[in-house]
Amino acid sequence: MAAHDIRTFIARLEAAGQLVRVRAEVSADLEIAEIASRLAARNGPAALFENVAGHTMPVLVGAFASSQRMAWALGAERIDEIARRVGRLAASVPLAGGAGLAAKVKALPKLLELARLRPKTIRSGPCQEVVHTDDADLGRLPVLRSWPGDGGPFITLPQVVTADPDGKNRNVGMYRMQVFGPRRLGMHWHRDHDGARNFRAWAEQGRAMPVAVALGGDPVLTYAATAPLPYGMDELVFAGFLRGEAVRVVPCRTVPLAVPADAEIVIEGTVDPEERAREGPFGDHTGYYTPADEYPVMRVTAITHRADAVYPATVVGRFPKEDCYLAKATERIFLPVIRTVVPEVVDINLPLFGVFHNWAFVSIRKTRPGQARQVMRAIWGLGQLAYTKFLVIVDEGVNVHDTDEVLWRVGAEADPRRDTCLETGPADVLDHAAPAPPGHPTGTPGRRPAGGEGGKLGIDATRKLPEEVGGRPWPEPLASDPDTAARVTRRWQEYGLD
Ligand SMILES: Cc1cc2nc3c(=O)[nH]c(=O)nc-3n(C[C@H](O)[C@H](O)[C@H](O)COP(=O)(O)O)c2cc1C
Ligand SMILES: [Mn+2]
Repeated sequence: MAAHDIRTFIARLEAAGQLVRVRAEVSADLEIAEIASRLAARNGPAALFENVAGHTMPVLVGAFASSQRMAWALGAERIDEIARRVGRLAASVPLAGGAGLAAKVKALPKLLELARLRPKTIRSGPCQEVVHTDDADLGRLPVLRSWPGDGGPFITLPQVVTADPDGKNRNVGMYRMQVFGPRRLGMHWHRDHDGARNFRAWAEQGRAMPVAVALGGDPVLTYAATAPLPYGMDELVFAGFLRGEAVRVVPCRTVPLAVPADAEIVIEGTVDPEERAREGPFGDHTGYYTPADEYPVMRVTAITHRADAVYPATVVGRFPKEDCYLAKATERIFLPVIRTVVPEVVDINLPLFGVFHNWAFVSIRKTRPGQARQVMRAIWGLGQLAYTKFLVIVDEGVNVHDTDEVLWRVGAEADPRRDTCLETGPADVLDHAAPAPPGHPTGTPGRRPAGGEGGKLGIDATRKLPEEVGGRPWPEPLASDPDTAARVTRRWQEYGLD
């Protein structure tokens, strides 16, 4: 069963002993973040801070910070259930170009199901119980500052709603927003993300882009804002698919956009095509500060909220943090989608220490020479996986979620000269080790590389086929004699070892 809004989710977490109400007075400046970090480090519960100094709104952190809570947020008991549903959808929707008529006809029921799950517009909703326009003031929200070197407070769990100038290509993305003043926010969308793309389309016409930012609502919406969907695929339709029911939206009060009706808080405004401000520094999910840089600015035209709104937030930093669970959900949910394009892929692990762009471990069903390199190039060609810096390919049967096992295979199966390949590709914008392009302003000391080109290392740690090593036989890893293993299991009690 899907939760309909953040408060039904809070109730569910509380009933399961997975949420603690903190009644002691706490500060939104560093203190809540320190507590959230400690809770995340010990796999603790979500926390609802009911007494935030200088504020009336409570602050919710850690709602997604466990695999169980993440699954519940998506209306399932286990993420695998969602992954299977998305897998069936991906398999039934014909890939562009090559798909024949039969495949298209087969896909029809799924496509009709998706059409039924398009957002439904209703006239009013709880997110507009209180409306501030001329008196809108971001200072009324208990926005957290997480790390001592942060440039200010940041909204960290926003669903940023935009559309292109024709009102098409609606997009909901999660991009952190620095609070610059009572009615000004920083828009930290990466150049390659869909919000930035819509913004460029408005800027080309010299027009300010309307933006609406929703906080809270069905937790599925928060996840959907982080999901790596291709441009043009509406995150609200995807959210409808995940929850099995259309998302209800209401028209905004001051901008021509619609927002989830059940949100806790909505910030409306516009982003000028020219205006930029210094955004950051920000203690990021890489475990380092991202240095300050110039980003567009949102001018707030309205803030609406529920009468008793809860402010949801997350704290990022060195792993493990709450965002790891959102990202792991994506790793599981999008594996079947990857398989529709690269069918030999068996499993994938983006290990937490790799902060999702630095490392990927991929296991494959290998049947032909050169296949590991082929898979590397496919992975580097797949959406945000293009940023992967270190990519390890192992055989099916190797547990990619066990780092020791993967590194054992790298050591044993790979020759550093024959089985590695160095490539160049897009670097993640947060990768401070990536070279800055010569002559680029980010080549200046203290400025970040801003996602230029970066190196990629692929390691083929698969067992080598005879064709790959001049006919030489390749050894199998050790395995027990199956009959003996079965006998020992059967007789285990007899040995008196436990
Ligand atoms: C907690 C959290 C914070 C994030 N912050 C940003 C951010 O500041 N800027 C950004 O471009 N992406 C950020 N992301 C990643 C995007 O939300 C993600 O890549 C998403 O797929 C982008 O959606 P889009 O493709 O519709 O633009 C963040 C993700 C999470 C989970
Ligand atoms: Mn998108």
